[in-house]
Amino acid sequence: MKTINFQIITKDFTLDEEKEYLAEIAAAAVKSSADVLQLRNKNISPGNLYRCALFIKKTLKSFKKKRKPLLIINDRPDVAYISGADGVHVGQEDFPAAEIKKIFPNLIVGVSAETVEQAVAAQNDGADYIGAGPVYLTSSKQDAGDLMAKETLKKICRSVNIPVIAIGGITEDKIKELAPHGVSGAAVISAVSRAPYPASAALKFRKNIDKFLKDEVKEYKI
Ligand code: TZP
Ligand code: MG
Repeated sequence: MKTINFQIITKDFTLDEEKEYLAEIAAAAVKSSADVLQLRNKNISPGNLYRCALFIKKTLKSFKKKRKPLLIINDRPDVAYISGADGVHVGQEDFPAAEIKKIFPNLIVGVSAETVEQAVAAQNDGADYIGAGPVYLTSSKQDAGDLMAKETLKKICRSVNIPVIAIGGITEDKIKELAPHGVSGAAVISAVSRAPYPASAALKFRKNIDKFLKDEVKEYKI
């Protein structure tokens, strides 16, 4: 049984900063017991994404801690499979979850949804979790679309029985506000990946997720 409540997502790093940056984020993910580290970089080639995935895997392995974050690759099921990652996260314009599951049945598949219809369709397609947002203003995704109404977030959480992970502009103090809507967790870029001290930022998230989302946690069966 694995949980996916706290997801740390990488920012668009450059190839020059890649090793130092990824090592720091991987360490933050391990130290804070993040459930997922999602490798997301819109500016690098699939080959480089693959190399970065291998680097993260090696770095995660170097930590003695028993409980390690799952590695999920943004956009690319092929990179996820070839690198031996645990899963892939796709949006509405990426490959459909059902097709990914057919070819790569062992990959965890997360799907971004902005509406109830998209969330229900993703669940029917075999998605393992929903990324719902943007729930707050974000500067990390240019095409993030309109803010999701809290009513929509609530409806999505009621309409599916897979975990709903909120995303977009989430800071540690927002976890408490999100809790009543029924979300299982939060996924963050800026608040951890652009923080001066990612590990301490991530620890604060973990604390608040454990404190405020405790009753909402849905476990992902792997
Ligand atoms: N999808 C919806 S909002 C978003 C993504 C990938 C960006 C989240 O980044 P941040 O910095 O936590 O707002
Ligand atoms: Mg995508």
